[in-house]
Amino acid sequence: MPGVSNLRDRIARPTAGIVSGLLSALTALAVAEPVAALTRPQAGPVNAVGSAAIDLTPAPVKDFAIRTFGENDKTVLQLGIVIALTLLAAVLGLAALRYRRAASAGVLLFGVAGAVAALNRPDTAGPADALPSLVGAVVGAAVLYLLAGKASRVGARPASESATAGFNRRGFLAVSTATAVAAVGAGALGRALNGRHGRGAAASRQAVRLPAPASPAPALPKGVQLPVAGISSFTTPVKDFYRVDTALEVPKVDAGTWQLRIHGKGVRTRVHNFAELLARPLIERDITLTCVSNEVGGPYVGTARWLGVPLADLLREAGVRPPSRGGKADQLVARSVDGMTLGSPVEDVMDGRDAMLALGMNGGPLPFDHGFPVRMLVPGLYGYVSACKWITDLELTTFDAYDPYWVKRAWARRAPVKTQARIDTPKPFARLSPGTVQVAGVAWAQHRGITRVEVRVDDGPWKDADLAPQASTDTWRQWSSPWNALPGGHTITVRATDGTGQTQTEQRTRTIPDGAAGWHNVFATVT
Ligand SMILES: Nc1nc2c(c(=O)[nH]1)N[C@H]1C(S)=C(S)[C@@H](COP(=O)(O)O)O[C@H]1N2
Ligand SMILES: [Mo]
Repeated sequence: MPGVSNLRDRIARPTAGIVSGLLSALTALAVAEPVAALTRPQAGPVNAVGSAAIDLTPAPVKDFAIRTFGENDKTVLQLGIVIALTLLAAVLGLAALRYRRAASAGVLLFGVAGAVAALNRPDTAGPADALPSLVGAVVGAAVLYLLAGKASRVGARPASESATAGFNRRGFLAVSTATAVAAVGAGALGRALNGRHGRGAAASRQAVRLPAPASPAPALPKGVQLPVAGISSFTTPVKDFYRVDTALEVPKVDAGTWQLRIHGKGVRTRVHNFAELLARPLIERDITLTCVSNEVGGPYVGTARWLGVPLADLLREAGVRPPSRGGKADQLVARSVDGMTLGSPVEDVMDGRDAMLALGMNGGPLPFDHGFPVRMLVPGLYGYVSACKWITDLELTTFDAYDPYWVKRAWARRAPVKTQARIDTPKPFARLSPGTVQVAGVAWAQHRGITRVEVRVDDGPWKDADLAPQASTDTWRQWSSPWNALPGGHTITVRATDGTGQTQTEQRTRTIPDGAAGWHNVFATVT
């Protein structure tokens, strides 16, 4: 049936074109993997382009992504990049059937774009960072050129030899299969080399022996954890602790070679290493950390037992004075190994609160996700203005002279944590049986403390909740309130008052520019 076989040939050619394009992209990315592993994992094209995309994303979109996809925001971004690349590759593959040279040059162009992105990362290690994208693109372009040549003959049928079409198809299949196998091999090699990359850092973490603190955390008062099912754990286990950062590839820093430089306005430049910090008198404190992107009722808040070096001491030794004592620098800018910058008020860091360079979290060294080997913490400030992970540099400057990463992107220069109360139980849209229901949750106002929590059902009167003891003003505080649930739909609302006597305002505000405000409420149905 010549008609059918004609149709098959007509579909075969474009299909072969698309396959050529996809294999070209796959090979380019796969070859870039081992090259990146040998130069720098962060310089890989997907990572470089993804990181550039993160930096260029407008603040509202980024905030939306964090709120919507949460800790999966990076997976979603990478998925988006892969989908976009797949479509582009398919189009290039089709184009290559006619314009083989131009389409292959197009692949090179994407390589150049990846290289430019890699070279412009704040943590670029130099010209070598261009290599993964460029080498990948050269191989990808060659693959497209070769495969498109074969693909354009698929379905070609000289009048006399009916066997040629099948022959061309089989030829294309053989070459493309070989290419796919080679690409997968290159990718696997990259993975293997990459695994080796973080090994030194992992070994240095394994080797850390945390000393006993000179100033242990005060014992938690009895009852900080209320015996109510569904309430948060007072101390958040590491595996449940929220993670918010811009790192597509979590930095793996070797504690053995890690250094922290303190420099800037009015200070003697100092460099500290990890062993030196470990040998200093350490403080251990329970501190609640909150993200400015946390919506009312949101999950980006957690409490851990941190072990660290008092930051004010280090700064004083370097000659730093707070502005209130005549110091010229009012902003302390922390920089991480991946180029993130965060700025805290020098006054807050030195006012006697437990600002620290943390080396330990919940009894162990910092997990890589949370900043190993060293991160900063300043109780009372949102994470983006204080809690630098993978820190490597502290610069004394002024708020006038320098805007850190998030401030350049529409967030506030100064951001003390806003007072918030969250209902942990019942869960939103819970279905409950009539009778006594324990409404319970957490409230926080770091460094001011929580003095009162009130609960209201529907438009009823505010009722004082029972408060668990306050561990410190720097931690959240649990609360519970028995409610006699009657059949029907009900809205439960909570509000907190902080140690300065301020009660949360009802007015809901967005997270941008300095944190969400407003009362949390939960709707539940009693049947
Ligand atoms: N290097 C680096 N440090 C960072 C960030 C980051 O993106 N990069 N994010 C900050 C933000 S916005 C918050 S809320 C906290 C979150 O710390 P966690 O991930 O340990 O919970 O880290 C802060 N430190
Ligand atoms: Mo944050």
